[in-house]
Amino acid sequence: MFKKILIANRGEIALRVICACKELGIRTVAVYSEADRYSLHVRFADEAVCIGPPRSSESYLNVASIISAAEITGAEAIHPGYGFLAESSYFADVCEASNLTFIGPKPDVISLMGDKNRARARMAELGLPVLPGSEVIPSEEVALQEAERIGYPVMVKAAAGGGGRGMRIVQSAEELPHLLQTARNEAASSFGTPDVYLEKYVTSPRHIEFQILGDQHGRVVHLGERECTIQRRHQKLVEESPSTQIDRETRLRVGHQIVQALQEVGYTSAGTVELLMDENRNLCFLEMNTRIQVEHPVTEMVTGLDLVKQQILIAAGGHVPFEGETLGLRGHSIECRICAENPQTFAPSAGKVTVFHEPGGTGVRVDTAAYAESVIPPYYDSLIAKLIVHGQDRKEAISRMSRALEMFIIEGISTSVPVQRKIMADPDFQAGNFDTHFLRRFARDGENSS
Ligand code: MV4
Repeated sequence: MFKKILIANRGEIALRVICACKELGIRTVAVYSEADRYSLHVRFADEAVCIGPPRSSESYLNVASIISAAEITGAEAIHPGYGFLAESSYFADVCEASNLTFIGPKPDVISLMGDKNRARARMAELGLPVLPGSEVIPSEEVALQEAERIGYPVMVKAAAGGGGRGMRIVQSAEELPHLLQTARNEAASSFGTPDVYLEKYVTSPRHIEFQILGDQHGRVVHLGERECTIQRRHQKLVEESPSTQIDRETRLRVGHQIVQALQEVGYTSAGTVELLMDENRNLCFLEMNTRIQVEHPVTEMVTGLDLVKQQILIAAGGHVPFEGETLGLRGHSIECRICAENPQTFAPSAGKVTVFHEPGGTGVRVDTAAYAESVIPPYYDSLIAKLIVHGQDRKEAISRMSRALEMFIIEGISTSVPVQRKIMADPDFQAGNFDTHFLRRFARDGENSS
């Protein structure tokens, strides 16, 4: 087992990794930017190294500084968390070349799944259903032909994309040339390549994802699904497990297909397969994320597993400790992502948290790096806490979340808590009746979130 791990991240996920390391008896090294000197990950790690100025590009994305910090402190492995360098095959490569274990999948698997078009083709070849779509689009002419073949509406997606950036919905041939160009521009500036492809657009889908674990001995298991449909501007606000839309039979069948495919790919570590469920409840592969995700706690609550510990054990050569089919799921879990945001513009709202009181009690978990008097810097994402509940069933989980939201006091900055209280009180949410457009009805001033 590793004696010392460096955590190449900040905020709640850096703390989450520190918790797992402490329980495994592994020493930890935090890295931090000048804006994070007083952050809890710095305080709770055994050692901490300042790696640069506040801007991510000069600190948490600075590969040379992070590798140096690992070498100076004698860390043997690096946990990347999510975001930043978590899905960089380049970073994973540099770690291996520097004799550091990257806690995640192998660089070639990260690279396969990072190319959304290649990933889709490979998964289709391995028997997973995918939506009708095109190869990378070489010209406007081909785009028009391909869109005609697929049938409108289609979606233009960035080949190197994910998470909703560089995506455009196209309703007709007239709109295509313009939207193709804007998607290309956004793809180029966000992901460094203007490559895009087309996919049949599903108008009112649900977004369901399967959690996977694979070890280095060829075993892959799935840990059931998460429902992540409640989003605003591609920012997930509520996640839950299990999904009301997936019955036992479907979970077994789809889970088995995914496991078979990822065994072929040689998938190791934790990963998530994103699926889209259409109006007829058909599930299609969308993309795979090769990292631990923000919403992993809902899976932990219903499986009783510690996914970050599993990542570390697998990276050290351990076995996934059970057969997938035998894993029982218990009860129901919901997570609310509490974001620091301006309630009018939804822009991230930075500043000082003056009062911070987190809820507790039976079945309540809070993952956060915030505390009273802590400062939310403007340089990073707006997530300040994850409120997770577990209940015997969905009804109990919802009422537990409602009371926990009531008992969460955060002053000094505005947060997403009011909208999450509204969601929990909504009869359609309570009935499991929603799609990706659910939050449009909460829009105050004609918000045109797509
Ligand atoms: C789609 C889609 C409909 N059709 N692809 C959004 C995040 C990214 N990982 C994939 N996403 C989607 N891809 C096809 N072919 C719908 C979404 C989607 C979505 C789209 C608009 C508004 C909210 C959304 C929430 C979840 C998924």
